[in-house]
Amino acid sequence: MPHEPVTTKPIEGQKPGTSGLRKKTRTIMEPHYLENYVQSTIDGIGGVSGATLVVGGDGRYFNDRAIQVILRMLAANGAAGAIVGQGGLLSTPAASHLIRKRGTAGGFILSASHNPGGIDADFGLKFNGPNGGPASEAVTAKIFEATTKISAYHIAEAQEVDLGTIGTTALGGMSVEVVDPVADYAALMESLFDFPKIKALFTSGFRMRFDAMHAVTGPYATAILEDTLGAAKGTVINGTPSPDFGGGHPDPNPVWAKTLMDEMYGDDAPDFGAASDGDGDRNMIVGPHQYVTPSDSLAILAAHAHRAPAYASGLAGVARSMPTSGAVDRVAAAQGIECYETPTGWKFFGNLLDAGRVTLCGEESAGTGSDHVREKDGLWAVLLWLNILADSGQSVADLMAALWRDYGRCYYSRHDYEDVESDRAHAVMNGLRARLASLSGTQVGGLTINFADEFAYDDPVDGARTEGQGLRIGFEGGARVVFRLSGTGTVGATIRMYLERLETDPEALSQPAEEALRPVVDAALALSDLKALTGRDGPNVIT
Ligand code: VG1
Ligand code: CO
Repeated sequence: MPHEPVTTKPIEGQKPGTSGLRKKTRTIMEPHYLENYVQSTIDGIGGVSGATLVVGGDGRYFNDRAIQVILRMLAANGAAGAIVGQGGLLSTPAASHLIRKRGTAGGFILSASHNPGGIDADFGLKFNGPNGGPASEAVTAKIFEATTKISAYHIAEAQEVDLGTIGTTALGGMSVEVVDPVADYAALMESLFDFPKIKALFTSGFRMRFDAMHAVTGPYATAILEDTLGAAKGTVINGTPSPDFGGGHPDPNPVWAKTLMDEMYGDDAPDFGAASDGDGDRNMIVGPHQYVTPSDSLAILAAHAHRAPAYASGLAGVARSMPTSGAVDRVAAAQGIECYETPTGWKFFGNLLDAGRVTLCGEESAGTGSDHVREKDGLWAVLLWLNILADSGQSVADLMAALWRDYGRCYYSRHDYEDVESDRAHAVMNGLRARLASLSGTQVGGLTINFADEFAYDDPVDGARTEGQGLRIGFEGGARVVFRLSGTGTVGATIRMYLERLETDPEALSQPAEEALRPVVDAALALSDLKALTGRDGPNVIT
């Protein structure tokens, strides 16, 4: 549509991380900032002329205004159509599904996921391709390159589009279709799981609590769990999306989902508890008095997925990110299926899913998903758990005990040192990296080091190599520590220290995780010299 290109120049630092571009909201709101990045994305993917794209976000502060800018830019760049969630809302998995279902050229998802929202908090934007998944490393590199060369962007001068009303309107030559954000996703879930069986479970008096953390899954969870599956009213708490997530971190872990944890560890705890994050792609699972680590959850889902109609014929294979525990590997080995180990971030699962090599994948950061979309999917994981609970007649505790009995227990924990000065964080990583080659065969704190390396991944489908994906040190007996720097933060650096120890002695399966992991923690701190180099006494978040 008619417009004058706006002259601009490159803005430094528009480099996408683990999951798109994440910045302080005020940074994104600076003049030209959003426009530069959106135009660079459009240029990086080779233009949008004649294309249709999905647009939606997690409802955080600036979501609505950013969508209006993106729509006007798509129109000016010659797009034929945009499909937008009503009110600008779409969970990340729902957006992935819409892209696939409607066969669009991709979509823009506005979210900083589990990071807090608000004018003084975080905002994010990512592009997903036609398969519904996060842009690959190669496409991401093209987008970044475009941000360093941009000289103009295109934006239509037009009125705001009404995103509150379902239906189709025109924005110049582009059609804008506002859709119910929940309907297609809910239908997909119903096609995967045994809804009558889950309904019968709730009718029998099974009690659940789902904490939507004031984020995007509220409307999805209420519609599916309460309105369709008959869970009691009030099962979903914090179910109305708010621009600042009620002032909290919409991060489903025992630290930030404290209300839910307190209830699940209290008297009269419900049978099942779950929470999801800002954009609805993560899940936390907790039984009465029993937190399920995401790594164990992935293993349980792999072991029992056949109980749900969509996975009744078994799994083609599974994949996990490198820092995720080896629990799922042991389940895969027992089933005789392949288990792939990928770098952190969902973009690395896309090729394996597209090629039909894996059905299920997951990360230690509370992300689990399958080939039904190309993103991790929080509510999907919760529904698969419910299907398994309903079909097996077992409790969360029964399933956990059986997993550990049959496969051994991978004690697991992640220690995050957040907001570390960037130089100091790099000093920790560089120092350890320099020593890696000499570590094998040496002893530290009574543990013998088996191997030490820096993880690199060769994509088995397209052969692309990705290096520098985390320092890992393995000990005799199956313990391991991994160090990597977060790629989703907006200030300073976050060092993540992932700790794991396999225990197969049937008498030693119910120790507190911190105790079981203490020797590994001590060895990791000694090896990295982390405390002295960062000046920090301990982690801020332990999950
Ligand atoms: C973190 C997690 C990673 C996840 C990513 C995006 O990345 O560790 O497993 O894929 O967030 O998830 P990092 O680089 O900070 O470790 V989400 O729900 O924030 O889009
Ligand atoms: Co997320």
